[in-house]
Amino acid sequence: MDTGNYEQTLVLIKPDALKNSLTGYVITQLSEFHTGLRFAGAKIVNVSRMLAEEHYSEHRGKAFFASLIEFIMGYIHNPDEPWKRKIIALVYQGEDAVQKIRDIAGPTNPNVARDQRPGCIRALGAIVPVKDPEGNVVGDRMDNLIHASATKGEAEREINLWFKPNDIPPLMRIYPTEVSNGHYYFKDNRLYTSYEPGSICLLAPGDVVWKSDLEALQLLYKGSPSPCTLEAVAAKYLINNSAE
Ligand code: 3AN
Repeated sequence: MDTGNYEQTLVLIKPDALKNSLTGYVITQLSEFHTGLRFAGAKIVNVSRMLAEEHYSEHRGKAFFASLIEFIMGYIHNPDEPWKRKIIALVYQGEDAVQKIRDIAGPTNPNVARDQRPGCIRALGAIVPVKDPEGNVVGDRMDNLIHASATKGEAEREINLWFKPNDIPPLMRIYPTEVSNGHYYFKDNRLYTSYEPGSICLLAPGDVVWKSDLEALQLLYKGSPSPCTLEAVAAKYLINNSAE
């Protein structure tokens, strides 16, 4: 399909926005009336560590990585109420969707957002000091309310990470899909093609799957190099799978 400027982009309404009842505000800001963009997918996600680490894989090893993962998993805003740990994942579609949403989201750092783009969504965010167990400040955390894909390529990677094809109505899918002709099971970070006690079935024959995921699973099963990790494929099939 030639999608031209017709793009999709991923938005995550993060735990700080949910905690502050800003969901309605964010969705209004991003509405078709303001942006010309439309919904293609929506889901409530209790974010697993595997999904969080895959989503933010470019930040692995950085000083703020651990607190970023805790933040997106909801531990920071709901430490004692695990049932409240969730985010809202949305796919928006339309012309220049990536840039339009980035513009309304604003700069990553909420202080910069307030200075440079008053009125943008992240201008309502906060910079929070991160402390070590002794109470010393060791860095900053940016509670910036929403995630928005940075580029068209990132949008594809992220939408394929958070959404299965069947989470998006068929006429709204823009990334290639295939039908699985085999079983794939996941257990202890390993892949199997027949059932292992305790494993989770990722794919069964007839399931509609992102083409890139099926190709990755076929390569990983053969032990060949794959463009993405097993965790990057498995994370979406494990979404909301256990009350972890
Ligand atoms: P954006 O979300 O604007 O695309 P990224 O991808 O560079 O920005 O960063 C992802 C997230 O990582 C940010 N939303 C922010 O929460 C966190 N982050 C990025 N850089 C820093 C930093 N220097 N210190 C603390 N947190 C950061």
